[in-house]
Amino acid sequence: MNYISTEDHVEKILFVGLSQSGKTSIIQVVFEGILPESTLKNQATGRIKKKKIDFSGKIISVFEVGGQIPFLEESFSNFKESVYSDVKNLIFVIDSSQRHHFLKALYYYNQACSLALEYNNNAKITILAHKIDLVAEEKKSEILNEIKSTFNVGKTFDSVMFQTSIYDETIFEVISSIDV
Ligand SMILES: Nc1nc2c(ncn2[C@@H]2O[C@H](COP(=O)(O)OP(=O)(O)OP(=O)(O)O)[C@@H](O)[C@H]2O)c(=O)[nH]1
Ligand SMILES: [Mg+2]
Repeated sequence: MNYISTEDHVEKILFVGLSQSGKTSIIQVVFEGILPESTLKNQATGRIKKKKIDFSGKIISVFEVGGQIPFLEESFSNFKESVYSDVKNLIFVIDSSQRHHFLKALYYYNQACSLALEYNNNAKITILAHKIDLVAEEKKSEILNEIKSTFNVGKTFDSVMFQTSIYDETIFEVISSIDV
């Protein structure tokens, strides 16, 4: 008899991005019902955090790679397989208000996407132009275009991009639209 445990069917969503980009906050607000204001004092995530979450009745596995550089680096070496194998959705989070960090983020984005696709060539890649609430209205389209061109959205990898904030409905809309 072939017995497959439910564990084998749990789908994996992986959050990657520089430190302070907002990964833990997104997980807390969308999956754990925490108020946006309560994320203000979040501490940096150490190494890799994983959680099983009941998302509208479906159990999913949510991984976050701490965005401080040593944690990103070790995710590509020591923890490569446990982090990047079997990813259904890779969510790369960018702090839209920190344009001087875009190129640095790109370096890690390229590695994370390459690895996730190496293990699963059907992995879906979503870029969040996050914290968009911090960008002045008249600067928004310029910043979004800059992210789009820097990350070569839809070209280098088959990625899609959305603008999001934990302070409005955008983050819920985007995460709900992702096929988790
Ligand atoms: N204005 C604004 N602030 C946000 C938003 N999302 C997150 N933050 C804030 O950004 C800060 C850092 O958030 P975290 O979620 O801890 O960032 P992180 O990406 O998990 O950082 P590491 O764990 O170090 O990788 C917190 O103070 C949050 O309140 C957003 O959409 N808008
Ligand atoms: Mg974190």
